[in-house]
Amino acid sequence: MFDYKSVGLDKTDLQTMYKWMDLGRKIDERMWLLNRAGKIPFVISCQGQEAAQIGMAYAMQEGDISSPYYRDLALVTYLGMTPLESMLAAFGKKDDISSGGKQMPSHFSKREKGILSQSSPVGTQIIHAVGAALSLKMDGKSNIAMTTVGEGSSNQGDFHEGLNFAGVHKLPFICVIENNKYAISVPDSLQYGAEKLSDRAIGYGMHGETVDGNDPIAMYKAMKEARERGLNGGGSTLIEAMCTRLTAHSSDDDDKYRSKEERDELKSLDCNIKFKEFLLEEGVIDNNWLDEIEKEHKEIVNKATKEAEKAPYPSPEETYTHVYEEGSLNNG
Ligand SMILES: Cc1ncc(C[n+]2csc(CCOP(=O)(O)OP(=O)(O)O)c2C)c(N)n1
Ligand SMILES: [Mg+2]
Repeated sequence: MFDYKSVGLDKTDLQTMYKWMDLGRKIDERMWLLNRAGKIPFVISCQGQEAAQIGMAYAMQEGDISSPYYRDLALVTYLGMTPLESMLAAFGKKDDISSGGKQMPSHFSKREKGILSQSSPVGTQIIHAVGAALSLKMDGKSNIAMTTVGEGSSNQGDFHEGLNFAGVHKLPFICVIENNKYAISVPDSLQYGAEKLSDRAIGYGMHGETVDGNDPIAMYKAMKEARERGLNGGGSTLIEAMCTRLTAHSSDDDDKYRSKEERDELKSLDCNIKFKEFLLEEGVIDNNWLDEIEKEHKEIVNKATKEAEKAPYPSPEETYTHVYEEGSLNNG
């Protein structure tokens, strides 16, 4: 792990980071159980990407805008979506704040926390974040807009258009590629020919770097520097976070396209376990502390699950609301 003191973090910061990584993981694991029990329709996991997500989130400040993608459960939980809100969305319930139970799960949003709503075509969130960065700059705000995207989706046209525009206008914009080396079943070797995706940054006139996404401290450092660069007129940043997708792409696929050896190796790449071991070795936490966190998070997740399960579904009359502009069909 990166030297935490050299980036201004102390032991309490590291404990806080681990707590959020663990909470993200625990909500995610519960969602899989609920899916396998036939209670929620779909799960797409953050598992293996929590270190990258909490590392970057820890460097963000009130008023920053985020345009996340579907794997960012740990990130949006840190930014202010509550476990109950995520569960309501997973169950497709009426009180889901992102869409009243109408969007697919994991299309996170929360207006008062600056989390922009997402669309299902991958990559579209990049353009939204660039627009938000432009508005922040025009308004003279001391905030950045950031987005996250999978490495597969970084090959969409939206990536090029968004980053090019951000580079031209030197926007306070940060794009983080969460490179988990797969786009569903397609391995990175069939997705792009470059050695490092961060090398693309030079073509957009921005800073680029590849970071160990299993190290939340290194991620924090990269994000903090990117934020300062954006606010001090240094322009945008492209961060490539190397991480691992510990689960199948989603609850709907079977990842037999990865070899058995590769799947067996996954456990040793678990960022939460690695960070926990580091904190134990450093004496930042001990087993009693871990037991407390385990208990606390179990209670939080149980409560959110129970409340979301009891909550009502949207009524059938809601089917067409927020789909077309009210009245537009009648107006021809
Ligand atoms: C424009 C578009 N094409 C295809 C899809 C279907 N799709 C959903 S997720 C996904 C894989 C994306 O892989 P990556 O960007 O690496 O993200 P990861 O899921 O690995 O985090 C695909 C092809 C989509 N939603 N939108
Ligand atoms: Mg991927």
